[in-house]
Amino acid sequence: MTNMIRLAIQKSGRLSEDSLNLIRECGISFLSSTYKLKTEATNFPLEILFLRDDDIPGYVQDGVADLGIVGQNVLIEAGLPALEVETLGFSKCRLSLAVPRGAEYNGVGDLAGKNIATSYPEILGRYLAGEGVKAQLHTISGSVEIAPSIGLADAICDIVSSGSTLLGNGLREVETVFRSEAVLIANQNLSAEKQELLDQLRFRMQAVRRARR
Ligand code: PRT
Ligand code: ZN
Repeated sequence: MTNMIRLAIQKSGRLSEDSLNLIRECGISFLSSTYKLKTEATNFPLEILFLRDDDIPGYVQDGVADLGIVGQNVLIEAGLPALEVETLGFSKCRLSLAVPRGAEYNGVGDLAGKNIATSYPEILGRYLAGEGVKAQLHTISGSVEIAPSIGLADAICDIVSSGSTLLGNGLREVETVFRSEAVLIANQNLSAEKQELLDQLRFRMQAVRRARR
């Protein structure tokens, strides 16, 4: 089926449910199964792929998927900001710097020469360069917030929403580096047919957002 558009969403994680709900609220029906890797809509020429969120920007860039839903944090970290076509208003969070609760902190300049653990070296590196601060970044893929307590880092930069994870690990949020929400992304060389389907989807998504307000 060539006249079908492929949308990649997160298989299981914080974006999954809201992504599926958004598609349903757009009036699109599909059979969902948690075990499947893809599914087809029954009343719109749409195929849904279920992937790890980190893989989605690259697959959309390469055209393996035409569209995707990811957090801006993942999109920017992948170096593909130009793929964004629509903000979606859910999965809002921030990427923040945090230091141990008792540590002295008077401003971002205090991080000069310090070890900072993060899963977002691109975004953090750019932020620190913009602030004129040179620090050592240590890229770790998970459990970033325990790094200071095990002596691995002086500070961390990680995703925060309620702040309770930082609190529970004895950390204090000191700077907001980046604000993020879920976005719709699209391949930049869609065929005219697929571009038309994307336009229809965006129109419906915008209507859903207006109705939610
Ligand atoms: O398996 P896969 O690779 O697909 O998923 P993942 O584990 O990489 O991502 P996932 O499901 O955790 O998050 C997907 C996206 O949700 C992120 O890329 C963000 O855009 C968004 N998001 C929104 C969040 C949060 N809120 C969030 N709170 N992502 C992560 N967190 C984590 C954060 O890393 C920290 O460990 O939750 C903890 C902090 O939460 P609070 O409420 O205690 O501050
Ligand atoms: Zn991920």
